[in-house]
Amino acid sequence: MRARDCSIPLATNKHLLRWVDKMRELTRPAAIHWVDGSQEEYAQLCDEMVESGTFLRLNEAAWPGCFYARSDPNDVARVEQRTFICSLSKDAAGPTNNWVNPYEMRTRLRKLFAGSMAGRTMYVLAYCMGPVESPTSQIGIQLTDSPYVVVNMRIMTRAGARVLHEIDRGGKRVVACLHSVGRPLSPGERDVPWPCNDEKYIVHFPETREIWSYGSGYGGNALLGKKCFGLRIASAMARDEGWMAEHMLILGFEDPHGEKTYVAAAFPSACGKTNLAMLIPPDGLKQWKVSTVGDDLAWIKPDPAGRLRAINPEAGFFGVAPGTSAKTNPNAMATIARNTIFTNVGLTPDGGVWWEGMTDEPPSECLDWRGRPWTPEIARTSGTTAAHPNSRFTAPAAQCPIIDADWESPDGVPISAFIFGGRRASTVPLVFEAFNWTAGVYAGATMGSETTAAAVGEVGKVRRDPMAMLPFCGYHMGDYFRHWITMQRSLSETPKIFHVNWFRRGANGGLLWPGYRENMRIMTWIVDRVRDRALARETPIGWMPRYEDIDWTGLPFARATFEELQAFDREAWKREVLDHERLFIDLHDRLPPEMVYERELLICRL
Ligand code: TSX
Ligand code: MN
Repeated sequence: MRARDCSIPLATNKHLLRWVDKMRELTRPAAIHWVDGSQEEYAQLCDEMVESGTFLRLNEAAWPGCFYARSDPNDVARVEQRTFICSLSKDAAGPTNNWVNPYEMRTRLRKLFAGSMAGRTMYVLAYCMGPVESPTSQIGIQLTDSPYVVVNMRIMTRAGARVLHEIDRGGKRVVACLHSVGRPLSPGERDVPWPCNDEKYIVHFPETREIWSYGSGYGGNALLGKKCFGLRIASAMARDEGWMAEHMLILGFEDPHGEKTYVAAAFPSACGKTNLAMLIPPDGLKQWKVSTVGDDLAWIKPDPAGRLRAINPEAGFFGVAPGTSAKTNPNAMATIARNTIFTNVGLTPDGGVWWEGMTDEPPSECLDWRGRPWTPEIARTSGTTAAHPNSRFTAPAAQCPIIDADWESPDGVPISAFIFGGRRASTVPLVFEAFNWTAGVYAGATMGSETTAAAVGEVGKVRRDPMAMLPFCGYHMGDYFRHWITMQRSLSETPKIFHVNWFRRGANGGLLWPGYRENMRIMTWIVDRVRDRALARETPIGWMPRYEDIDWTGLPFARATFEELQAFDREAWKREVLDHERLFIDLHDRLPPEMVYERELLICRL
């Protein structure tokens, strides 16, 4: 079979062809490659990256179809200070986003992108966020000079010719995404394994639905379907069109009678969101089945009957590797066992991967994420880790052993409950149910996590991260709360809203809750509340299960410990509401009155 000529456009849409041509003139690539999305093309791009040194092929017997990449040491994470929301008015972006006037930003970007792809191939990558046939799905087209981005996007989204055909057919507005690693090659210049630029710009134009990303090859900055489109641009679209783009996992529960209930949950980082998304029930609750719809994004829309239905706009998992193990998340380990791209983890001498927490025993030697020799001894003396703390796997969602039967349903799955969570050593109980929708929105708006040693700043200080959307909302956070409040009006059935905290500590400083699989006991209480078959008692912050309301089958758990976990600490909550006020002051001019009144009601109950 003759190889396809990749420079021949795979689309006929005039606007698309004109835009690609304009961007070619601006960025001056040496070649153009229209991505068809085929397995053959994927394999060839991976081969080319093995050839160029960007990729290493892992041991085929142990890690079939898997590749290994090391990034530039300065290109390992999202760059929030370099992330911009360029709406016409600064006020529309709000105080929690970086803003630059869109005309000024365009001038800056045109200078940066001029000739930025010289000596490289510009890939034309059409992708769909969500199942191609779903009315909730959206289409983007990313021009990129990074083959690493192309192969990762092929796992994370539905990409290629079928999406270009969808664009030709018309009907859906296309989000234009331009991406360059910002390292042009002069004639004959040798490339580096991970090209990037010290100057980075991650720019969103919510009004014209455009994304411009410059200088980084790293996931959150470069795989533009995820945070940039999936949350920042989509949140602005959702506000305008009456739906919700949320930073949530979606999880299905089948009860012992075979009835299915779906929930969506938002957590700040480092709370184990992917672990919860792939939950395995403990032995005592084996009659229940859990299934995964998504681990990061949820696009949620009221159906004609007024029920919320959610799709996972992604097709893969881009997960943090460290901490993932056969103990903490066996389903994730099975998911990443083949056809997976590993970035910035350790490389073992037998061509395998390793990261902190993957096994109890570290390998006796390996190469670390920077390619330097690493041993447990070196780790002890220098404190270096084999894997970067933000090292990642990119794996197809279809490989997850518990992927939900309806995970690609065009209609999405019905959402019966929202769960918010945080990492809180004190004050916040294991679980409570909000009194109603508005009180639940308040719980989500004020959620937060205590800073751990891993993050910069003071340890143990609560950092508020409303709905886990603080870095991801494409508009004013006050307007976002208002949108949440308003959504209830288009619903015939209001989902219940819960708050959980797996991380409460006792008087002696120890963790009170075993977490992980045992969280299933809390999830079944939540499902049973949704189904009106579980009891609770009223407290000033919401409805809480008593010891006898939880199914403890197979877990000898002390009543006293549960009571400590669920204790309502009035003095601590008085301090808590004062801290809520600090968040609200910053958003004051656009804060919906409901949030102010909910806080007042809470104060009255205290
Ligand atoms: O993911 C976590 N979950 C959710 C699981 C479905 N983690 C890891 C968080 C970092 C990403 C947790 N850590 C959870 C949890 O529920 N709970 C904890 C805290 C914890 C840590 C260790 C133990 C118990 C709780 N016990 C032992 O290690 C023996
Ligand atoms: Mn996320």
